[in-house]
Amino acid sequence: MLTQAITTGAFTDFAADVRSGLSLPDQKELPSKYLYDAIGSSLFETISLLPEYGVTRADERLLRRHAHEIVRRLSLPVNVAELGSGSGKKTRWILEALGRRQATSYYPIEISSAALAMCERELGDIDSISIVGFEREYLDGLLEVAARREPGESILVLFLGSTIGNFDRPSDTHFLAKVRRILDEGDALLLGTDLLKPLPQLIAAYDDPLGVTAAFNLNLLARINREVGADFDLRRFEHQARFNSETGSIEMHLRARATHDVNIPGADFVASFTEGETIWTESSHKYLVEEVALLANHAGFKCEAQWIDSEWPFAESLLIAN
Ligand code: AVI
Repeated sequence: MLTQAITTGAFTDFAADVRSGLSLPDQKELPSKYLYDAIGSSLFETISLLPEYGVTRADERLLRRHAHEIVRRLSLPVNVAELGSGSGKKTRWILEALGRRQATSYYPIEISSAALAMCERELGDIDSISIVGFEREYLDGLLEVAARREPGESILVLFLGSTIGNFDRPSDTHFLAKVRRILDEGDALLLGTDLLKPLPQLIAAYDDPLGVTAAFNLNLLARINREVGADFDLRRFEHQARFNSETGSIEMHLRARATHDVNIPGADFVASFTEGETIWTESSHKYLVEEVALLANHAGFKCEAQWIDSEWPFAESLLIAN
C-alpha cells in the first residue's frame, strides 16, 4: 500500500506564508509575490496585452521615445541591473541605445526562473550587450551586481512597470532606501509608476471582461493546491478588484462564494472561510506625479527628469542617488 507522508514542522517558506496569511483573524492575506509561478507569469504577460490594461504599453512607449535622452543623462560607463525584468521586452530600447555607445553588462534579477529564461531569449540578440541573469530576491541580486562593479563604472537600476506600486506604503520608501544604500552617489534608478486615473478605467484594468486577471488571481489558489497539497475548489471563489480611496490603491481579493473549510496538509492546517469573506492578494498603488518626487527624496534620490505618457497616465522618473 502506498502511504503519503505528511511532514509537520518543516514547511517551505510558501507553506509557512500560506498558513500565517490564512490564519489572520480579520482580513486573510497572501503575499502578492506568490502570484508569479510559471502559469502566473505567463498570465501576467497576457494581461499586459489586454486593451483595458495600459500600464505595460505606456511604460514601453515612454522607454521607446526617450531611451536616447535617458542614456545621455547617465554617467558612462554604466552597467544595468533590472529588478523584476519579466519578459524583458520593454528594456530593449534602453539596451539598444546603450549598446550604441558602450559594451554593457545587463543583469536581470527575477524570482521567477520562467521569466528569466524568457528575458534571456528576448534580449539575447542585442549588439554589445552581455546578459547575466540572477534568480534572486531583488536586493540580494543587486548586492551581487554591486560586488561586480569595476572602478569608474556606474550602475543604472531599472524598476519598471510600476512594480513599486505593489509595495504597501511606507514599504515603498523603505525598499527604495535599501536600494539607495547598495548604490553609490551618482548611480541612477529609472522608476516606472502608474498614476491615478478615473475609477472605471482602473477597475476595468484589474477586472477585464475576458477574465485573464481573474485567472491570474485564482491561480494563486491553484498554486497552493499544486505545491502545498491543498484542496481549494476554485469555483468556490471569485475575483474582485476594489479601489481603496484611503490608500489610493487598487486591491485584488478572492471572495468565498460559500462557507466552507479547505485542507492544506503541506502547511498542517485547515482554513475556514465564511461566505463573502475575502483573501487580499495584491495592492497596486496609483501615484500622484508629485508623490513620486517626494518618494525619491525620502529614499535618498533626487528626481533628475520625468516623462509622462499622454495616452495612459504613467510616469517614468530618472532618479539620481545623492
Ligand atoms: C506587476 N504589477 C505592477 C501589476 C500591477 O498592475 O499592479 C500586477 C497586476 N495585477 C493585476 N494586474 C496586473
